[in-house]
Amino acid sequence: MSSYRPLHDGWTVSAVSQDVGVKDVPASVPGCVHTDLLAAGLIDDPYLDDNENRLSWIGDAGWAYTTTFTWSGDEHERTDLVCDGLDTVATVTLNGVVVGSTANQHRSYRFPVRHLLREGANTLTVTFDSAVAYAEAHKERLGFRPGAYAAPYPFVRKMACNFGWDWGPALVTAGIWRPIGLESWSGARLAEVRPQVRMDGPAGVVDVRVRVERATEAPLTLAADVAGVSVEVPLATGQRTAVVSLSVPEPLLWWPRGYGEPNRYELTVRLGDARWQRKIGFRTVELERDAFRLTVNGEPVFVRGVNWIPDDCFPSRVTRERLAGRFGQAVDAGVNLLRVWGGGLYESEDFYDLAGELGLMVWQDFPFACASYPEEEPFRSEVAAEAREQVVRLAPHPSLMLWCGNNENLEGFADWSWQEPLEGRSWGGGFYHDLLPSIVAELDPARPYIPGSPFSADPARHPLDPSSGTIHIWDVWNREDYTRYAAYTPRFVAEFGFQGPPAYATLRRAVSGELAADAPLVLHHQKADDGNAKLLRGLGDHLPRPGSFDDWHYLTQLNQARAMTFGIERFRSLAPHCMGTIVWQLNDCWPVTSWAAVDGDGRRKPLWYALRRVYADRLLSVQGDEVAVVNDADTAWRGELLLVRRTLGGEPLAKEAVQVEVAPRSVARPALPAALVTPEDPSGELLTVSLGDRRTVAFFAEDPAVAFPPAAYDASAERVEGGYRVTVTARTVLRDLALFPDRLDPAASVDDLLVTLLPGETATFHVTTTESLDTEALTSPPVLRCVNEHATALRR
Ligand code: BMA
Repeated sequence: MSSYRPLHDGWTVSAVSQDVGVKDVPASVPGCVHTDLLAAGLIDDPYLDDNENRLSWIGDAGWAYTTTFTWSGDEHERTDLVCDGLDTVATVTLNGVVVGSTANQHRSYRFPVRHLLREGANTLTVTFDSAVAYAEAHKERLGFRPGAYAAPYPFVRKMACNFGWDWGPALVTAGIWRPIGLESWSGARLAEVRPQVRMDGPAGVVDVRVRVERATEAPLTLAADVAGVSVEVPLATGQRTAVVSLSVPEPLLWWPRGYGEPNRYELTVRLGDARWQRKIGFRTVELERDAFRLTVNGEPVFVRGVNWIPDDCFPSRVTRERLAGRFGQAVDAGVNLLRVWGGGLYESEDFYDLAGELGLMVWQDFPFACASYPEEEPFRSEVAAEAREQVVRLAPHPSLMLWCGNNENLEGFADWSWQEPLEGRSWGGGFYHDLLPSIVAELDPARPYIPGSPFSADPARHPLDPSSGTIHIWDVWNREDYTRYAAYTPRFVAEFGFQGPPAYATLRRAVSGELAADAPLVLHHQKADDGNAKLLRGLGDHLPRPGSFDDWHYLTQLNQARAMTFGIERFRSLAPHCMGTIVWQLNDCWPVTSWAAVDGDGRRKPLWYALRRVYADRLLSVQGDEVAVVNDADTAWRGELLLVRRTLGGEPLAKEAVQVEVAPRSVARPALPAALVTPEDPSGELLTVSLGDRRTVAFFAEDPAVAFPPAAYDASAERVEGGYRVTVTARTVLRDLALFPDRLDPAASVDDLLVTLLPGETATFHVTTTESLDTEALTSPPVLRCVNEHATALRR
């Protein structure tokens, strides 16, 4: 018997620190102090202009959250205060009595409080000490730990990127970030339910391991059912653990996207009237650590992944609906895996549940990133407790494929000059090589674990050795031209990225005053080391130097899309030697120039549209004198591969048709006949390659060296249901034609971008908007534009 009562009403927050005059501000629970102060009008929006710079006092201060609730005795034997998440260094007080102290955002807490509850009014207070001060104090005590950032995040178990990252602001939060409430119960309750799913031939077996907390020692009955199979087991007097095994004769399997349906079954476990329910899935997962090949239900899966960062600096704002939107964007771009990156969180139930529903695979980093971490107490115990809890919580989700010890800490230890300053102090190696794998082996033994990423299966080899395990590629972006991706022959690329600015409307909302690449407020929304210079350097020979802000915005966004296209085409064409790419990064947490495909306001950048093309099941890519014909579908791709070398005006100069048949899940690389790859005039010709409904256009020179004619086209915009239909008919070749309707209506979006047209060809764009737009503006630069619109200027 149990009942749950959320305590989410009537909260206020006050500063504890004397020097901060904030008192009794109405507060949201779940929530955090930044969003409370913002809602009360006491601070400016931290995401706008450089307001961030004036808000660091919030993370330095202490905060007390208080509410009063009425209580009248119920019929139960026990009442617990259940805190799903406290951020972070908290003391919980009920009616003046301290019930507990916590210091880990990644854990939940349960305090027995029945003896403290009073008839009538009760006062609950959660006081938060500054997480910054806490971390600094531990750093002082335990000694410096080198890392990529100066902030002391390794000294507190809290979302690391909250302290600032190379795409995120430093906004150190405090608050009750997940639900809090009173749970009353009698007799016994389900303290822990841990289903382990395995296949036994065609049968699916679920071993449900249950731990019970008892108020009375009487015998009990535990029941479980799934897919029409029910089993009951008696619990004898005093018995606190049990295993219930269910065998489902021929369940439908859970498959990742592109391989089958993500079938799931409701598993219900009952103890008296207490019930625990989750959607589980029947599937197997294996990882060959050397080849880094993920095999699901016996099928090797090519991972088309994206890295996921916390979608907001204030995670309580990330609703299920918002996740569904973001996941929809991932799915529509052809993504099949999300890597939850180690500088963030163990995400919400909604996150893994939605992923399971959509057939999206999840790779979960334990939250350690880009730094050495102390292994001394209290951290060792905190990490053990957090990992035990989170492994148990997340293990039931069929979407979860893989546990990973950390992000880049093995590489950091090997390569980033940590060992000397560490002077033998702990750095986290014991967590990744010992503690975490032993917890996974005990609690979630069927799921693969790797100690970190990048990593090599053989510990004797460098973590970045491309011949085994994963690599992260960051010399491109930081130093090298993106064509350097072609020098890599990796097994699996778990991170690689290239920056581009956010959508125009996002930047316009985030920054007041002049929009210029180097305007101080625009630069505030660029956190990467030397970021804007790298954006320009990255244009290389590929695109002209931008003159105006509008050109800078378009060309750097376009270059981001092209760089990632180049890399993904390379790595997919290496399958099955290479079995996956995880793009850095899908999303942003605020408006910023970053590696993301979807910006901080949720707008899709040109990179997103490019991803949809290069993450499609079927891909054509011209690579030197070969065409890679990539078929990552479960049916053969056959037809006539049509290769035509043409003038820029579209006139054929040489033609070849080759019959191809590419087996399911494989790559063919027909060589291009010499007549096709040898232009008479590299600046005046192009190559079209088509097969079925796919077409790709390749040039023989980089854009600034191509003799593009000034763009000429006929464009019209018609009002249609839900927006506009924009039709563009090319009179000249149009290179990477794009439409940016958010420049006219921030809420407007378009269904396609970066279309290259030959003379006479037509592209139709669908613009979604409720506004009435200026059709002249909608069909002219800078809203509608292409690379060669100022060709004469470009060629100079
Ligand atoms: C990788 C990530 C992040 C970072 C990104 C871009 O190292 O793990 O730490 O944001 O590079 O620099």
